[in-house]
Amino acid sequence: MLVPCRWRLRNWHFCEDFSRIILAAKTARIARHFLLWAGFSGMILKVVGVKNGEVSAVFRQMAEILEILGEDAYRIRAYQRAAQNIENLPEDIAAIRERGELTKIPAIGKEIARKIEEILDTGTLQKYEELKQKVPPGLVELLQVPGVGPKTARMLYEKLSIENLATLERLAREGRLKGLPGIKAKTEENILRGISLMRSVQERRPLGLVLPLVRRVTALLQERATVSRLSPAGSIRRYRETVRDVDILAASKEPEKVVDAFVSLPFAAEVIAHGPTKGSVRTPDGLQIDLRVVPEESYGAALCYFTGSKAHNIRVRELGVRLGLKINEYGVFRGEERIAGTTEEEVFAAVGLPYIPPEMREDRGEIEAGLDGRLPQVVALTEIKGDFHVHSKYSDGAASLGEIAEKAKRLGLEWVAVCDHSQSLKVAGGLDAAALSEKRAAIEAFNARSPDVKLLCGTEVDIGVDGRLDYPDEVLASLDVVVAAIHTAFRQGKEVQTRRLLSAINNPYVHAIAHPTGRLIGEREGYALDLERVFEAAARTGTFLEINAYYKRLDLNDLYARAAAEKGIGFVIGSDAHLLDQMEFLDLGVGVARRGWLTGQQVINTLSYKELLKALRQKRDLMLHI
Ligand code: DGT
Ligand code: CA
Repeated sequence: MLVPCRWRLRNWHFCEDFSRIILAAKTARIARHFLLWAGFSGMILKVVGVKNGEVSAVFRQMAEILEILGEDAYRIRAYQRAAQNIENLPEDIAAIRERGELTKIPAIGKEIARKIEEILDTGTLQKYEELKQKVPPGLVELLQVPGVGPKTARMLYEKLSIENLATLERLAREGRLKGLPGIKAKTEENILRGISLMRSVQERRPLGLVLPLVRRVTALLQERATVSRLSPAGSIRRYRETVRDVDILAASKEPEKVVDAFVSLPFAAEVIAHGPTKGSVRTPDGLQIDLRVVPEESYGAALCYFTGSKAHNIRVRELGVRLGLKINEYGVFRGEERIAGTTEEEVFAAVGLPYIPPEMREDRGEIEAGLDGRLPQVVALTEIKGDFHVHSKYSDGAASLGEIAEKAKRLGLEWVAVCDHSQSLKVAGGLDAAALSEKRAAIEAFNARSPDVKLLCGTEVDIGVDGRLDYPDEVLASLDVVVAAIHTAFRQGKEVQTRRLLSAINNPYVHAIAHPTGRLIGEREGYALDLERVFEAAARTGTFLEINAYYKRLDLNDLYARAAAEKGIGFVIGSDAHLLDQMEFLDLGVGVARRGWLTGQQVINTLSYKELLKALRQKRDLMLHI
């Protein structure tokens, strides 16, 4: 498991990458985003091939329409499961189809496979088009409100022509639903609560903004209550890139006292629930934190249960059922007898599984891999020896070389690649050739007197619209580390963007592509890219791909990283820090790597300084036949 408490995050709210600053300076509209950020409206970006999103959306909508039409629940569930599994695919569904392996995807039988082919070939599905004609488009939206089932949705539409959420909300507020069939006094209130719940459920915040708070809460609880065990659970512990709320689990002999201490923490602006073993509070900015306290002997089972994911838990429970075991948050039971539950290891062992790290618990094949003894040993934070991407005062970073090295030492790192922007990025203080030589001399002098932490002279070289790099080859060749990235002209078409990356990848001096897709969580989708071609070229040339650990980037994300790793690509993790404390984001990058099933061997940051220097020569030696 990651050791989340090792590093503390401070000043995170002041952090911005340079593109953010440029944007913010440009318009007041964007400045509003800064304010809105605390409330992060949670548009989770498509993380897999565009096609996967399109295909799964068709199945999801078909399930919803069938529900309104009151069709067979079995069929509805089949479409829902198909949609979910397609969304979770770590590779493009078109590629799977080409290999003739659609029916290998869980929940995809021959019939659904045929439908997928039709969508891939024609962009839609005849059956879906026919179904759509049967209901007004806005009606599907009503179904998403907790407490509004297909019957009510249809009735609301027929009686009051309500076909979207906004109208439903307005009419419920105005008390105009009263008197309709099945609408009781409390129903309007419930519908309004359902709508607001639905909106709050949709709200997801970036993990990097929530973790510091979680660490403070757990530290304070440990101080103020007697707990023998304490851990974050839920999506936080799984290192999902965004989280809806915070789940915390404790073991104690005095559960009531722990809950009392919890609901009186300074973060608890509102107490939502206060029971003998459970507490639930909301922070001033609306984040919900739930605490459960269990006896020590149930701690492992409860930690498994509350860590989730739900899909993973269901699979583990199914394995239990086959062995005649009942698994819940209290333990693993054979009949009345509890046979396991104190530790997570025990719970997994009871169903024949090895310990599965929390980040892998997404039902993305970890159960099968565990049963077959194929579970990879994913990279751990303690293995990380360096940061591959930090900005210094030489460009738009805030720290000097000495400060960066000092911070690295405190984080237990051996080396840092100082990768400042290249010359044409004037707005980000890009370095010209003269400034670069000055920096190189300063780094050499620093290294000569630094026995522990070594710095590498690097650049984050800009890739032009035509694919040309912002420094000539002889300058690139003289640098220890070259990461290349797109910082301008985000809206070019897929072919142009793909070629830009390919041209950087094909340069023998480029070690890695930084933030390869360019997405910003909740703010900007990645540029249009043919990732398959990018992956193919990176694998062929031995170019690394970055997992940019800045909390808004996390780019490549977990699914892409896993897909790239399967092609034999290696990774660098870079914090992309512009402020010293942002180097602590490296932790988030490791979380992404673990969620992407990467081992220490696949991540260059696990190398010592000496090994790293050797590894950095490989691509150019290979490409230049040295
Ligand atoms: P989030 O909050 O949306 O970021 O994601 P999670 O995974 O933290 O979800 P949450 O907070 O609803 O639930 C926390 C964990 O509790 C979840 O990961 C698994 C477990 N859990 C919740 N509901 C169920 C359930 O109905 N069945 C099972 N097996 N587990 C559940
Ligand atoms: Ca949660």
